[in-house]
Amino acid sequence: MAPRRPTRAIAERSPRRAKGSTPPVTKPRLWRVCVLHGPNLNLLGTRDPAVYGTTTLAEIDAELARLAAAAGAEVRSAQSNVEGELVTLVQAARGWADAIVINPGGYTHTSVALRDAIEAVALPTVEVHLSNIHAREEFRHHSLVAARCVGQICGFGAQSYYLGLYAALRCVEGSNRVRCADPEAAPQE
Ligand code: CA2
Repeated sequence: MAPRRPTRAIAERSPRRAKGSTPPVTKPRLWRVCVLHGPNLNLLGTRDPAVYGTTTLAEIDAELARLAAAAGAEVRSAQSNVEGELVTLVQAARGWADAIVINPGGYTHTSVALRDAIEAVALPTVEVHLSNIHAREEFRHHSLVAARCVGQICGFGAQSYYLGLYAALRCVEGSNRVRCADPEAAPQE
């Protein structure tokens, strides 16, 4: 991702000022992206390198933080093996983040709760996978969360996350933010 200046950072709301007074210095804030990793992804880099690569989750999170800083953004990453905790993390993102990047792991293919949470928070959400789920076993071909996400990036190993961050930032920076955040705008399944 090419380094960018934080020109599109959000200005914090400033109080109304009297006519003729000095304009207040607006305090820009960085775009915030919540990165969520689902079950077993804490094992990355320790087993199954042929499928999931050799990069550890800590290395992915460090690179995401570096790329975000270079792009004038901030990431907070979290991993959970528990479906309900991931739902809670998605809900909590509404109070902090402008966008979500999520690899729901095995819950991709099973979790109505995660799909409902993504729909409920209405934040632009990018689904990422290390492996190409469409080239694997049939049960991995369908993602329950995909229809509530802006899009899906899979098959690029750790790069899927970095591309996902880039996509999330393009989404919040661009004029298509409303479209991204509005599940009604997408065809219903
Ligand atoms: O390709 C992906 O990113 C997946 O989300 C990974 C999930 C899998 O269930 C999805 O179908 C696709 C599995 C994550 C397991 O991660 C491991 C990492 C290292 C060693 C063993 C498992």
